[in-house]
Amino acid sequence: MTPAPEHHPALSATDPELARLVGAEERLQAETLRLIPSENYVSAAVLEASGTVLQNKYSEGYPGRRYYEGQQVVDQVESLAVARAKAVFGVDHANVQPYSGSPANLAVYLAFAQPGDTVMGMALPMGGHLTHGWGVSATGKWFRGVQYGVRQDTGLIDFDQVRELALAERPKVIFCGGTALPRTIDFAAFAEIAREAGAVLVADVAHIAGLIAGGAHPSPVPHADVISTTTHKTLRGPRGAMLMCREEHAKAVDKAVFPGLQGGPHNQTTAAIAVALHEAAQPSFRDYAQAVVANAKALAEALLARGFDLVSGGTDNHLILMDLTGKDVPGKIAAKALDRAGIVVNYNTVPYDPRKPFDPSGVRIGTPSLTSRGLEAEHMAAVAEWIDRGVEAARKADEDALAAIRAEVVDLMAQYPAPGVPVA
Ligand code: DSN
Repeated sequence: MTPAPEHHPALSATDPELARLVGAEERLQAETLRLIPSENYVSAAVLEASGTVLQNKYSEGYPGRRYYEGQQVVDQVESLAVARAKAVFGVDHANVQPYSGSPANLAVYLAFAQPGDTVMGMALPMGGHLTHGWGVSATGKWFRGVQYGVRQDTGLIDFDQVRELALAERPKVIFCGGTALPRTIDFAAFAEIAREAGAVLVADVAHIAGLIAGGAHPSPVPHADVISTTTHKTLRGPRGAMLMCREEHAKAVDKAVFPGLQGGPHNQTTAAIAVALHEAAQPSFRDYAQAVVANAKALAEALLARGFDLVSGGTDNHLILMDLTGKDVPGKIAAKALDRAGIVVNYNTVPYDPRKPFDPSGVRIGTPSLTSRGLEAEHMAAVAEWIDRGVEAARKADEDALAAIRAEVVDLMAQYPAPGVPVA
């Protein structure tokens, strides 16, 4: 599909091939039911800010202390983003320069550990993140990563294991948070263990930052030494990241980001982060965060009623992890079939998964994107029905059934325009 030229006039004139691809992506994002819990739709204002002439400027350093001249405006942009981050999250210090979540976490290691030191985080197959010391990541190669998990019987974080491991291994840094955790993170429990073990506690809240900003998840601020987050998930900002901390750690964090790890910040992203934080400070964002959780809970209930096995038995946040073992369909087969049905999910390992990570038993879903389009709890029965029919169609390799679901999905999505996505 070619986008209407008025949406991207310069791009269409200069590079019609690329313009066609942008149009195709716009159509995909408009037509499909996007359930990947780490994705969202940014507002038109965030989108505009990230495509500005701020792109053209080099700004190594920090406001008032740059290695390049001509920072009269960029300094104000970055200071505004920092001030808004501090206000929204109630923190002493914020660094808005990390390019994304992995570089942000690398900067944390650089600030608080030496190569070869022991670091601790949740194992990736249990719901952690690669950068929490997992072996294939630089963080597991350059540091000695020790990993905790969830209990097999409850699917909840095993705090006995966390404490035993922390006291036995004395890690320099403990990460809490992850990518497939459907339940509230008990930051206070982690902080107590980190204190006992003499470790720096890092709360990686990338998935739930928007819920924290909107009061729909407890804040790590009173408990964590450092808070790491991406800005593009529930926070609904551009692809970027932030590190926040108490004043005592501010210098170490700033030095680690620049000059420790990165060069010039992406000023167009900083501007878009500032806009997203402005949006997150509005009362309507609190409504959004509450609605994300209400939708996820309603969807979990509807899936449970249809016989789906959910890790931990449900959700407290924006995310649901389905174990499809009982449905007799591997996660990857189900995810690919659902994609053909217009329902975009990702296949995912479940805790204690007997299958391999590239062909696991689970599918991970979430409600940030559909909530941004205005879908409400009352729609979740239909969403669960589509997922149920899609998984059954995957099992039977029934392409007609998938096509029928896709037509219904496209129909509903047309009634709920996606923020920032031009209608063709
Ligand atoms: N890749 C992100 C996610 O999907 O959860 C985490 O970095």
